[in-house]
Amino acid sequence: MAFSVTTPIYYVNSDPHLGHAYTTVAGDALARHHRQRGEDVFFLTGTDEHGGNVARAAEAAGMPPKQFCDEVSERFRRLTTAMESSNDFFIRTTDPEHERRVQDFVQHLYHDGHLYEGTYAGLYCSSCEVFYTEGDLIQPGNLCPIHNRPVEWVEEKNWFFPLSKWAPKLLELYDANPDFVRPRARYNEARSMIAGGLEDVSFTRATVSWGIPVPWEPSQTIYVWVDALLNYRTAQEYGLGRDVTAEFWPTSLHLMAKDILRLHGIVWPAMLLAAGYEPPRGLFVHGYFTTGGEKMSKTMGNVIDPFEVIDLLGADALRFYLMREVQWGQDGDVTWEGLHRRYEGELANDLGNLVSRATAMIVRYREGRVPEGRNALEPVHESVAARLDAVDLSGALEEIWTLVRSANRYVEEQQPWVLARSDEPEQVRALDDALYTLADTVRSLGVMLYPYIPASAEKILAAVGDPGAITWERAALGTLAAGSEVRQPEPLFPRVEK
Ligand code: ME8
Repeated sequence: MAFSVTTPIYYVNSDPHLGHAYTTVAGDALARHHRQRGEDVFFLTGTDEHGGNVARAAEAAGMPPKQFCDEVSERFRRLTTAMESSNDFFIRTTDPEHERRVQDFVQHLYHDGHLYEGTYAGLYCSSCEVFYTEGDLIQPGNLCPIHNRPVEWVEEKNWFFPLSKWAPKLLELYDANPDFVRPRARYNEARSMIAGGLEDVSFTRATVSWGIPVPWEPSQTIYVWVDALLNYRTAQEYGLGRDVTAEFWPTSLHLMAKDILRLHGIVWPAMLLAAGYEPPRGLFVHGYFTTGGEKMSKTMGNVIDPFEVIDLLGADALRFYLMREVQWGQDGDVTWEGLHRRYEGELANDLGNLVSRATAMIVRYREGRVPEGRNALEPVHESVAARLDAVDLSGALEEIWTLVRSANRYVEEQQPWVLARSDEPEQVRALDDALYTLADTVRSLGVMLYPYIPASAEKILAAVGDPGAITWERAALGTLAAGSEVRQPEPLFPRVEK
């Protein structure tokens, strides 16, 4: 089985923020989970570097565009590393291998008669790099619905892609794949955009010089969104030093937030259909992080710096918070207070204490060897896998947490420290069962939490003498071997000053 998952490639017009970290962690958790299931995985992220927006940011920074892109892209790459993202490739749209392929793709559309010349006059948001109609905008004042800033009137001669012509094929695609876009509300939104009639898209720009030249008309550049969307294809062609499209195309899952649904759910599959490529298998549209109810974005400036979170609490704390705090698919507020609350309440107390108590008692009462016993708790791995198959990242984590909570309740009910006072065979057996249950449950948690908090999961597995056993079969309860060597780890989530 092969699984390919992507994040959007992020604009380098300013620094990475928590919203970018969100999609990358989500992609990484899915990639790690599918690897656990024994699948071949291609997980892709990267940066989107052309277009007027980036050119303006470079100018404001007083730098040549390429140098500016190198610097900012490097910060995005550093964030993926700092978050322990296991992406197989990090694409940059200024990679010459990408640029050449984008030109080939567009040339191919042109050659096959899929592009026509026309004049575009319309309202353009240069932050979105998207044309809007008046109906899309906030009135009065023609404000961009995303950036809440006035759009500009732009008029130029461009090459157009006849998107409207592809509506019937797109509807077929949607009707044949009821999960093409998830959640359902986003599917309905995209489908009704198509059914309501599509406008053709101008695929070239006469006024933007920071972009890939149109091969047959080099005074124009290729529209940045065409260039950007194609990353999902070109990365599979050159990213690993060999073409892996036979294995990984079409992409299994594109992750993104709702602001770019139209481009991914409509323009992208239409481009692919026109060029004779299979469209992606599916999209998942997650919600927005907000702070104080407002969408968090670099243009808005209201940001929590993910690097700061990692420095203070570690990558796993950031990853956990992002996947836990906001229901996957919904919008939600993220705050430093919320982060500290989850860190202390759930990571340090619920999970950290469980691991610490379980291992300490086995060290104390059974000389650090897991006794023979039966796990008394209800397994959750099947419902976790089902949630993850439905791309419900916070739902799967909540399922895992029900096991964390029941293990903690179990300790309180069994009171192993009381059982340990007696030599009665029945009590000894009860203590063995309790200790086995705890060690084995902690181990299963390590396996299931690995996609979310990989470094801590590895420490947990090492502490119960089962390092490296992260394959999904091992999520089942009762698979820990008696006799495994247990040691009490350093605190997994040490207390920090706020
Ligand atoms: O749109 N909450 O790049 P971008 C949740 N280059 N997720 C957020 C977020 C928030 N407040 N802010 C950003 C672009 N994101 C294009 C994409 S793809 C061919 C080209 C995440 O830098 C979310 O995944 O604006 C969103 O779709 C993406 O970052 C937008 O990043």
